[in-house]
Amino acid sequence: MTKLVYVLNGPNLNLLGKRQPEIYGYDTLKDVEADCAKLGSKLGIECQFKQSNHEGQIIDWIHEARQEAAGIIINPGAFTHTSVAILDALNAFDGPVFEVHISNVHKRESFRHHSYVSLRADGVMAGFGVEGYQLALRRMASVIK
Ligand code: CA2
Repeated sequence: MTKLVYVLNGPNLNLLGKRQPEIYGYDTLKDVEADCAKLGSKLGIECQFKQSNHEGQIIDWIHEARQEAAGIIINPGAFTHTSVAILDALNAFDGPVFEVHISNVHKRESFRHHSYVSLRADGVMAGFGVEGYQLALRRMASVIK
């Protein structure tokens, strides 16, 4: 049976592939969504792929996932480093949570080294480029089966 996984993306990730390719690469968020859909169909996972620049919207999707989704993959963007509210919402979700960062946040400015979301995440991918989403999805498939 196909399982639903929410793939949530935070602020500015709509600009992926359009600015700063030296950090984030050339793939757009649409490309990442298409890759997740393709791999998901092989793994028996339907990806509900979403992006918002608004913290409250991301929290509402996490709440929605409580009823709808078997797991959450999240790249919270800069909210990673600031949002206790997203951490609280994730703490109210029972399934597996994987955190993805396209860049290696630990190689960057010190303010990116701390993640509130990592206090809840079951696993973290950082620095694998957009392939991190695929790796997280493969891990998700193993743990929700
Ligand atoms: O490496 C990641 O995936 C990040 O979550 C990306 C966030 C950053 O604040 C985190 O520290 C690490 C920034 C997303 C902005 O994405 C852009 C993509 C292309 C052009 C401009 C911004």
